[in-house]
Amino acid sequence: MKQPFYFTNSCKVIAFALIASASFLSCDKKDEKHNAEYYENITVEGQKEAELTAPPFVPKPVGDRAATKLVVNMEIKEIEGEMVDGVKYNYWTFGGSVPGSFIRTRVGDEVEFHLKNHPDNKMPHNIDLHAVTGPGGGATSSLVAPGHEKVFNFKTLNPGLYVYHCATAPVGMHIANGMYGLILVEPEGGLPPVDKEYYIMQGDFYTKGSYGEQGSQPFDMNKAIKEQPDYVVFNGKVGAVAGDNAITAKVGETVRIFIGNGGPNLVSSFHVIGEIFDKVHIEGGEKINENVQTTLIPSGGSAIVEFKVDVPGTFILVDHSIFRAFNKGALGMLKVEGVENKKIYSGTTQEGIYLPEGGTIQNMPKENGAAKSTTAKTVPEQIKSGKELFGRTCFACHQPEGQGVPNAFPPLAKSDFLNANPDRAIGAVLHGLSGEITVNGKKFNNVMTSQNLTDEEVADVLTYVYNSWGNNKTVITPAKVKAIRAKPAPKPVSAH
Ligand code: HEC
Ligand SMILES: [Cu+2]
Repeated sequence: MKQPFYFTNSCKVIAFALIASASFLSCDKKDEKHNAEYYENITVEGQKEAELTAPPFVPKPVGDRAATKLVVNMEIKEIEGEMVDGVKYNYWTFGGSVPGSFIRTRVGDEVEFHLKNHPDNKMPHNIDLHAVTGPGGGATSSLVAPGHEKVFNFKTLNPGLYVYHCATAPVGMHIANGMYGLILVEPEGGLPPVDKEYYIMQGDFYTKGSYGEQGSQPFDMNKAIKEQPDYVVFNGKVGAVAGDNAITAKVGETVRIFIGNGGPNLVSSFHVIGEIFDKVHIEGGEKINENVQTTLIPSGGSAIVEFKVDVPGTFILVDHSIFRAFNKGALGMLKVEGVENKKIYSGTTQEGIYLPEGGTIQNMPKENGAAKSTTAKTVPEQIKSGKELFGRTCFACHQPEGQGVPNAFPPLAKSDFLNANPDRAIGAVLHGLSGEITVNGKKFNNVMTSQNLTDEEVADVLTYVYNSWGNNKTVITPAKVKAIRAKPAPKPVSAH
């Protein structure tokens, strides 16, 4: 029963074929288990389109199919969803769900990844798959603007359960908005079959209002930096895996949960109240631990947990950092039907008990995020730190040379809009910008989110922009930014 999961059928066949020639021992662990180099050189047979599923479901197991060329068509969608009753949130998703579509491959597959950014989206995105051996896990080859598609190929070399996520600046914000999911690389011959398989990912969310505050709630960068989430949830929202949405099984069945943690900040102490994990693939890798109560899922990590359900009832899935479960949403349910087994458990079973206590969460005192300005920088110093900041925050949209992206992000290079009015440019970085604008004769009607920078950072980055790519060399001081910050935010700019 303690069968290593890389034990393959083909190995058994070889073992039987060779048993007469006393080579049985050649089928020991070392020979069964191939290394990354073996899979790098394995030839793929045929081509198929990958089945993608939304949580809590997973695609069909790979079974004993040969390595193949697997085409993944992943569409990024920015959609409004509900965090909890009456609370709207703007999610950024891989495939329309949080977590994103589950991708199921086997080791040695050659994956052709098509990343499509829906034309209605506002942001550029990319993808970093932890299953990829290569720069940025694919991120460097996949930055894609709205209405565009990027294609890249990779070979799966290591079996395991891997997180994927968006890695576009500001990375934390893209992940916090729901841009993560799981990709499974099954061993040769597949994982041992079980009765039920499910897909769950934990994530922490940061909103302007505190837990349950009604209406549309924007992302709160300051809370995210302080790692103080309002919501900690399974599958993107409170109750996504509870009540009518609970996962199910029958007494006697074996359940396997592919569990991941998108973060962006918290680690998860994953626990099922009233169950013991018979097996845990620790951190989603090859080592199997047995008889585990609570398993730690790092941010950007995973585990595969398996257990046989012996008695009926409702089993509660939690992050055992328990305030998160009862006050922030990290609570799911597994409903098990079947006959009771008084020998194992003699009590009454309870169904559907779920009392969110969200209203009781305490508010942390809000602090003023503006950092104190140190001694004044010279203009070259401002340009230097501004350049560095541009490379972290602005370039993802406005592009490395400020050239912009047609129909999506206006150019900052030789921008007449920028050069005409520095106060307006400061306002755009401080408060964000939306509505139709015309830059160098081309119309743009998109959204730039507010950038959450200090006065000094805004001054530096704009001074860099004004002193680059043929702009008019305006110098912006922190004092100037402070003065603009003190004024009320302007209404959306209209056509001019
Ligand atoms: C997420 C994408 C995004 C990021 C990141 C971003 N911008 Fe923008 N920016 C936009 C969009 C979109 C517009 C046009 C908004 C509209 O259509 O009203 C814009 C407009 C502007 C404008 C005015 C138009 C022009 O071309 O002169 C300036 C100036 C500007 N951004 C500066 C910055 C700076 C500086 C940063 C980094 C601190 C930055 N932006 C980061 C998307 C972005
Ligand atoms: Cu993204």
